[in-house]
Amino acid sequence: MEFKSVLSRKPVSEIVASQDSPDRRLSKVLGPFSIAAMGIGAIIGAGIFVLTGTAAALYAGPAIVLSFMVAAIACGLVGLCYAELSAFLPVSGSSYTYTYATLGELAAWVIGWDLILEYAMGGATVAVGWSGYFNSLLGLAGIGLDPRLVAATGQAVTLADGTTAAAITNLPAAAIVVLITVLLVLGTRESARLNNVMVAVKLTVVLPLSCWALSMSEAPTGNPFIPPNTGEFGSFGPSGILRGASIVFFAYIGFDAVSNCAQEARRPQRDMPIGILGSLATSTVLYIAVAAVLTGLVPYPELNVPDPVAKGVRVIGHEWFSLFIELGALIGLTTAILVLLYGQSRIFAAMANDGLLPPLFARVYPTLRTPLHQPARHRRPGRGCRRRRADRCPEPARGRRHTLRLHPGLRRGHLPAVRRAQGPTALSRAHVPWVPLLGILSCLGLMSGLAPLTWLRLVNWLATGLVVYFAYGRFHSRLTGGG
Ligand code: ALA
Repeated sequence: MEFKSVLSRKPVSEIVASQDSPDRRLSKVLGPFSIAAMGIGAIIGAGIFVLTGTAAALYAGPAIVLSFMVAAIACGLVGLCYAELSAFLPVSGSSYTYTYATLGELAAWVIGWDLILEYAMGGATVAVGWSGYFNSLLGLAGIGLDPRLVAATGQAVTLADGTTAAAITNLPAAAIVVLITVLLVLGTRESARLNNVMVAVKLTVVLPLSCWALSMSEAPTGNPFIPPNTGEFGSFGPSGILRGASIVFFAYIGFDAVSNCAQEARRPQRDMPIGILGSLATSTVLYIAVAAVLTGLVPYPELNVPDPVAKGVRVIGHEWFSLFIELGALIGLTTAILVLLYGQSRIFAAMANDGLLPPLFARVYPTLRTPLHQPARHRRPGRGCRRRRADRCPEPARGRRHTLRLHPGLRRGHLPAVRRAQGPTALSRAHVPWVPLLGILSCLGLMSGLAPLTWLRLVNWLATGLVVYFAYGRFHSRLTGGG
């Protein structure tokens, strides 16, 4: 096996054939509304309900509004790339798959490995936030859970008698993850329907009403919009806005997960851009509104609490509305977990399809058409399809032809062929790819605002990923290895 094999790019025809083989095909049940709702479901979660307060209190003050704008610009540039790529290449796997087609296997592995971290950490963080709001609601109902069952394993907690003990596990967080996993296995359509309802509640009731309620009160005086820097990088002032932006970037995570819906979109060329950009725009407007009202109402040093939005409402004095907000937050957090877990399963499936992860992650439950580990017959992906046209793959099991709707340029092979084939499209006109370049620069700018410990964690994760790739993935790769 030569080293250059890790740079091998996967032909688009092969990507399509492997994902469209009869035993791996997913149902095409998602329209633009469902996709946008999936996006909003994933995006609006712990970021706005929890992180806004932390970032305002510790880094940016009321200028957290500017942080949200800066992060939105970076996400917008990247979102445009996602929208175009997922419309051109409507398969699951998100940026992992796009990278495989353009930059080669090793780069794709790094991206896929990072996506696993993003979705896992995102889902876990939101599940912990969910547990906090759930526990708080139980408290309002007079039910008190044992503190050892609502915190991370080993974390010191104070018991009712005032003594300290080590937590056993965060039971509500684990339970919601298991419940949503079961829902996702039951079906994409069912999950999307429930998600639509929850997103509708979140959008039409909770956030606009939060803004209304918060704006009922007079803003306190004496809060400078940009508090002066304390002398430390990232602690208020312009660098605080930058660090705030890199922190609240978490609040936008999820718009990329939407690209995983592409394989299940009914008309990806229309539905994906609407879904990705629409959800991003909607979330941005709501974030800026909530952040502005919240920091206008509560002095920013007091916002470093687990439930800053509920705190803002409590300041107004409507207890009933506080309950309402907590319920809404619970629903909002549920949708975020749902879409992040959905993205996680699709990334695993795409990587396992390519042989870079064990095959159990790629198996699709035969009747539900959702990814599920089950003791089914395992077939190599679409061997018969590879030698045929990328967009037409015979379906031996049913004896009829299945056609995957692809952008015409992709039928010619690698993504760069689109530029040659497509006349005056946005992609072909972009001799200098300004949007991706600016997206890269703005993301690097945001990353420069992160703390050194975060960088260390990234290096650790990447190093672990490279060990896994060179120990397993490289030898099982269907493209370059013996898989
Ligand atoms: N964007 C998601 C959230 O804020 C991950 O919870």
